[in-house]
Amino acid sequence: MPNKRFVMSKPISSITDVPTLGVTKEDFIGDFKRYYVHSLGRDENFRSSPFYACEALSLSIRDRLMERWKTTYKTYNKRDSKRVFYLSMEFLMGRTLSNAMLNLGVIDEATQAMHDLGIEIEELIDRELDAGLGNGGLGRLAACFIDSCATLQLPVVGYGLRYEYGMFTQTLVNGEQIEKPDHWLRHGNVWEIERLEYSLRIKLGGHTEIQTDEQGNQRVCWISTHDVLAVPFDTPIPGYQNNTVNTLRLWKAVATEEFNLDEFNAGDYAESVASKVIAEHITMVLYPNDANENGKELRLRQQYFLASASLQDVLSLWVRQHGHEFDNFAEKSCFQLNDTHPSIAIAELMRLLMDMHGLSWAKAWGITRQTMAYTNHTLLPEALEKWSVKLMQRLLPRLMEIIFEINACFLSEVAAHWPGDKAILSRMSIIEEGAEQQVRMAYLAIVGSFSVNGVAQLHSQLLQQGLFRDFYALWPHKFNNKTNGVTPRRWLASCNPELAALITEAIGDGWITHLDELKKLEPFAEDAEFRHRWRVIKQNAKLRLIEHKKQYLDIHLNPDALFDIQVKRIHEYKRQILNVLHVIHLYDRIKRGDTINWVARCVLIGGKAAPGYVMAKRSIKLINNVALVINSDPDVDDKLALFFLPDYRVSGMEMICPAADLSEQISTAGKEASGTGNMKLMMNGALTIGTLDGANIEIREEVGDENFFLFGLTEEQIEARREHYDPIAIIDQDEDLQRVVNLLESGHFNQFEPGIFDDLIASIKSKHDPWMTVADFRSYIDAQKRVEAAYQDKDHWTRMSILNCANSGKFSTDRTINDYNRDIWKLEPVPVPVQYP
Ligand code: B1H
Repeated sequence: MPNKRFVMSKPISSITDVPTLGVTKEDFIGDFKRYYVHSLGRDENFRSSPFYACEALSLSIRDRLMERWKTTYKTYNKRDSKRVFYLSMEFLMGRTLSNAMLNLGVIDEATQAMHDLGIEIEELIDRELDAGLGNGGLGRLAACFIDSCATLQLPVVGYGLRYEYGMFTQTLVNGEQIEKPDHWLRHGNVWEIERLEYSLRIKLGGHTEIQTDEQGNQRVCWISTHDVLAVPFDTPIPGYQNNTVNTLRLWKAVATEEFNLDEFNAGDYAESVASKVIAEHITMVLYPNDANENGKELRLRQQYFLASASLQDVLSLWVRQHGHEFDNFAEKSCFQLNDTHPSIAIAELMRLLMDMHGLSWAKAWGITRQTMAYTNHTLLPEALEKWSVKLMQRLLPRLMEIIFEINACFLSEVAAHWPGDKAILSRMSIIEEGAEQQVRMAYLAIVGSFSVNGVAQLHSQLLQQGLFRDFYALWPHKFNNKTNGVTPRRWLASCNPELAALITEAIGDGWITHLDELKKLEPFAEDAEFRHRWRVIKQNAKLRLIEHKKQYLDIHLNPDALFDIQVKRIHEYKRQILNVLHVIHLYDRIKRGDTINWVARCVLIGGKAAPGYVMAKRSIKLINNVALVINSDPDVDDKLALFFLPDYRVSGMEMICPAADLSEQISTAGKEASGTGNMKLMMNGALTIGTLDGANIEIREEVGDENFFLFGLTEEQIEARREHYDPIAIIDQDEDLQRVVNLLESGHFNQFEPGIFDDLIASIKSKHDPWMTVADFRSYIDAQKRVEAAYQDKDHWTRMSILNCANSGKFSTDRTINDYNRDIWKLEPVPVPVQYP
């Protein structure tokens, strides 16, 4: 466990990759100078180039990870530890430098060293570009998971793709989202190490043939393929002050050697170059959708590329260590599939074990079903992946054969369980029949795994009773829940150092690795002096956020105002529009003079819309237009402000969390699988206004109803209402809502852009609005009134804020990972010994 801090060893003054706690400021000064001057070739004016200063510091820190990294790897090999491979199309890592310094325990030394050289370390930290290799919650969860795995000393490897372009940068032009490519690798990446020596060959296209070898054994061969090389790039993942450094291995697609041969043959040189480019397209860009990009061939190539490269890598390490004997493979390995995106791995493992390693179908299937585990992250039908059988036959012919075979075996199991029930066969089949046959990837994932989990209690329950009902009836033992979390290292210790210091002063620093210990803060909620200090820290964070956003915000923001925050992907089910309806209602109240006991409020909304998602993009425009009207109205003064925070990303959230008073978690009940922003904000002392959805339910359970602003219909009520939902009638009966809708319809927020919000307005007024925004309006407004009343009593509010933080212990990914490990992975923690020089 991570309470084993560094063991003191002799300080070493030169560049060193020997682990040592005794690293001093002088060591960093020496290393930094050497990198800056000798490796990077700059002259000794350290302030002249913050970019190279950031590089030099990062390299000095990286040195301290290297030996630990190798030792970790050797320790796992020597002990022949069981390992988990976390397969994910997304790892939303954000920045690395400050996290590495925190986990190594060298923040003070590095800060001092830079200070002595005349550099503010903050300026260097702010230079680093985010590694934005993910869309949102799912990708950031993977990043938090691998931090916790290293901290818990578990042998877990993250496998993903090294996208050349990450999540797009969002800019606003006339209030509308404009996407700019995110070429994050433009200036190199000091944290990654290329490992050409472990490159692998990935097959695509071609066809299959049965061939007979000299012994007369028949084998399926997949031939005439167009191969691509997968080149691994490794990033070190340090645990919190415990010597463990795990690996995140990201694959880059590179054209094969044949390309160069073709080049020699000159004839079709240009076409040859073009085919090289096509091969390398595979890892060019992250799909910027938080729901599935249905049917895109390049996306399927990406998924297979990740699955095949990672599995081949794991199997070749196995063969190096154990030879061609696979009897113990399942005992020693587990693959956790982050949603269905990498689930083609199930068929690929079958292929590799049978076609490349000569195992029988039965043996290979036994191994596959004992090693694969699947996490579902969404119930939204548009996000459930299906691939056309035709496309798979063309791109992955051997895998399609295997999937048909898996389905045939599976359907005979179903038939034996429900004799004579034809309907259930077609309902459960991995192959969906219809005009075009499709492969249902979630079903493949369930059939090929020993564990299926959702990401919050309600979500897991809805999977069992709804989406996967038939599978739950067949295999109840496979299903389980693992409520999400976030890493408290990044999301409290690092992003909110002032609050972290106050907490540590009060209860010690055990909370950093045992977040439940925050509970010890509860008595401090009654301490007036402590509350005062808590409030000052919140206030400072607001001021810092305002200062930081000054470049975008040309109006005055009131730091005494309630900071009301909704940051997440823009999606109809997340109901940013409901938030806007409330803001318009507040504006309407100001305009009609209903302002006694007014609580000043600053509403901040941020998030990216998928480029093709028209309604989401239109919501951004609405937010900006409403903001323009409100913020420039002298009657509003500083009673109310609304801002859209552009280009929301990991590093942005690190600035936002500490400043939040109120956390908006207002999705339609049953639609948000879990949410994780809700946890980050709670941990930083924000109070939640939320529906009974996703992990909100568990947040409320932990903190108590009196410290949570609940509103809205439950999932059951939503589903019961759906049939006779009549938003127009609701609007007619609610004067406040009527006024809000009138303002919208009158064009008050789009005077020179007639009609642009018609579709949005129509959607919330429609009987078929799946998100039932209008149904929750009244209860939302009432909850917001309770928020205001609570905020007016500063002491009471601060007490609640402290209690939210104090009860956020459950939402550490350390807890989540311990749950995965206890129920699914069953790994032994492996302490990594300190190496003495
Ligand atoms: C979540 C996704 C997702 N669920 C498809 N599903 C994607 C689906 O690129 N695609 O095609 C990308 C992402 N993301 C989120 O996962 C849930 O909406 C959140 O509620 C949850 O907290 C998060 C982590 O479990």
